[in-house]
Amino acid sequence: MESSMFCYQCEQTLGAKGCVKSGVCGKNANVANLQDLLVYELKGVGFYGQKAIDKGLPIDLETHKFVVDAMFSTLTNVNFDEEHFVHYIKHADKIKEELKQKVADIPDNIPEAAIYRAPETMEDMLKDSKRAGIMVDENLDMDIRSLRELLIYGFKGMAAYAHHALILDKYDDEVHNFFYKGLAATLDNTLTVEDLFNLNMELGKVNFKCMELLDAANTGAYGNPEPTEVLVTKKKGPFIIVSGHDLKDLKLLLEQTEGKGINIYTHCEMIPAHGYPELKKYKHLVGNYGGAWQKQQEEFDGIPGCILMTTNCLQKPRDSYKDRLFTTSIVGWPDSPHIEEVNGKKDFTPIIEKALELGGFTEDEPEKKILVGFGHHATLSHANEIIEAVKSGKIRHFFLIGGCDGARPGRNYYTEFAEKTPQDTVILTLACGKFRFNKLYLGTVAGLPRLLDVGQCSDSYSAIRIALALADAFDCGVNELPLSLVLSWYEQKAVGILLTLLSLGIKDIRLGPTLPAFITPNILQVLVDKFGLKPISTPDEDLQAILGK
Ligand code: SF4
Ligand code: SF3
Repeated sequence: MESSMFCYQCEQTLGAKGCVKSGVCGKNANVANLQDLLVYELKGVGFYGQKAIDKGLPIDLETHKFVVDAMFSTLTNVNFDEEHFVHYIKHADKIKEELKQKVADIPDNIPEAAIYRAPETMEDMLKDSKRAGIMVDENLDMDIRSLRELLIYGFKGMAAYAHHALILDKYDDEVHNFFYKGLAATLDNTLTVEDLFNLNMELGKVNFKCMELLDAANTGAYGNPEPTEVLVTKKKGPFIIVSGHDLKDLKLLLEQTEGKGINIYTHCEMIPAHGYPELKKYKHLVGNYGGAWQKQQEEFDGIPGCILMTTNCLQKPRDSYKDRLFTTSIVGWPDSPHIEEVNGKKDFTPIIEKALELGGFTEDEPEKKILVGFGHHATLSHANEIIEAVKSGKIRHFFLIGGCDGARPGRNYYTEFAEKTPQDTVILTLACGKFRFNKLYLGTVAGLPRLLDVGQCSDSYSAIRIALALADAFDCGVNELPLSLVLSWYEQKAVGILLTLLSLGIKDIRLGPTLPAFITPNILQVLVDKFGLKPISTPDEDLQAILGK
C-alpha cells in the first residue's frame, strides 16, 4: 500500500492543512492517489472535449454521464473502493483517446495530462499517480493552485447534482459543456488569477442552472414538496434505512418493498423525501432514522435491519453492520454488498431478504414527529402572509442556517445559534447541518413555524428562489433583505453552492466551522473585500452583529 498522499478538499482535513498518510474520512492512500490520477485523466478529457466543442462537434451523452459520475465518485465520502477507480481511470483514458481522434488536428503545446496514457495495472497507476498530485508542481503560484482546486471542487459538487438530474433524464448542454471548459482551464498555464477567479464565478452560475435542472427533475417526477410531519422514532418490524441524496433509488426501493412488511426509514439528507407527494404516498415510508451522517457508526452499530447508501456520506462500516450496509450507484466500500444497475433496472432482492432475515426493531418507541417540506413552492404559497408579517414588524429577520454537518466540536455553534435566534425571526434551513437543531421546537411566528426545512443541499436553489421572490416583493436586492446566511461546509457540494451564492452577488455570508485549507490568504482577502465573506465567531457575537441591540 502507498504510504503517502495529499488531500485537502474537505473541512475535516488533518490539522486544517491536508491529509498526508490516510484520510480522516477513512480514505486510504491508494484510493486518494487513484482519485488524483482519475482527476488528471479527466483534465485531459476536458482538454480534448473543449477542442471538440470549439469545432462544433457534439459530445455524446454517454461521455457526459461518465465525466459527471467520475467526478462525483471522487467527492468526499462517496467511494472507497480501489477497483472502482482503476476501472474509471481506464475508461477515462479510453474516452480521452476517442475525443482526441474526433478532434483530429491536434494543436501544439499539448498539456501532459492530455498526452498521458494510463497503464493496465493498479500498481503502475499508483506509480504514475505521483505526476497527478495537487502539490506536484512545487513552483506553481499558490493562488493559481488555490483557484484551480476551488474550481475542481466546485465541479465535484456540481457533478453530484448533474448526476441526480441525469438519472431523471434532465440534461442541459450549457451545464455539461462547461465541465470540459473548466477542466481544460486547470491545465492552461496562460490563465491569470483573475481569469481563474472569473471561471469560478462562472461555475457558480452554471451550478445554479444545474440545481434548477435538478429541482425541475425532482418536482417533475415526485411533485412539489408539501409540509409533512415525519416520525423520528422507531417502529416495530423489519426495516431498511435509505441514506444519501438519490430520490430515485428510494422510489425504486419503495416500489419493490410494497406489501412485504418492511418499514422504510430515511436517513440524513434523505429526510426531505417525506414531503414529495409521489414518495409520501407509500405507507411503508414510515419515518426518519438517526441524526446526520457523522453519527452513523454509532447509530448503525449492530442494527437489526439494513441500510442502503445511495450517495454520500458513507463512513467506514463497522464489522457489526458491514454485512447489512448495501451501496448502490457510484457509492462503494470494498467489503460491503453493492446493488448494480443492470439494463436500466435495479433489483433490491438481496437487501430485502436480508432485512426480513434480520427481523427489525422489536417494539415501537414513543412517537415524536417533526415538520419538513418547505421548498420554494410551499413557502412561497405563504408569500402574502410573510410579506404582511414583515411589514407589520411581526417578522424582524430571516436566517438561512444551512449546509453540511460534520464531526468537529465547533459545530455546536449552529445549534446554539438557532436556539438563540429571537422569537420574531424565521429560520430557513437545508442540507444535513439542520440535524443540529431540527428536533428542537422553536415555536411559530405570524402563524408559520419558525423553522422551515427547505430540503437537501441542492435545494439551496429553492432558498435562492424564496429570497429572490421576497426581494421582488419588497422591490429591493437580496442584500437589502432582512436576511442573513449562516452556512456550514464539509464537502465539495458546499463549495459549489458557495460559488453559486457569490456569483449571484450575495454578500456578508458567514461560513464555518473553519475556512477551507485550499483557500490562500490572498484569495480569502478577495472574497472578503468583494463579498464580505466572514468566518463565524460566536452565536452571541454574530447575532449581535446581525440584529444589533
Ligand atoms: Fe482528508 Fe477530507 Fe481528503 Fe478525506 S476527503 S482525505 S478527510 S481532506
Ligand atoms: Fe451532508 Fe454529507 Fe454535505 Fe447534501 S450528507 S450536505 S455533508
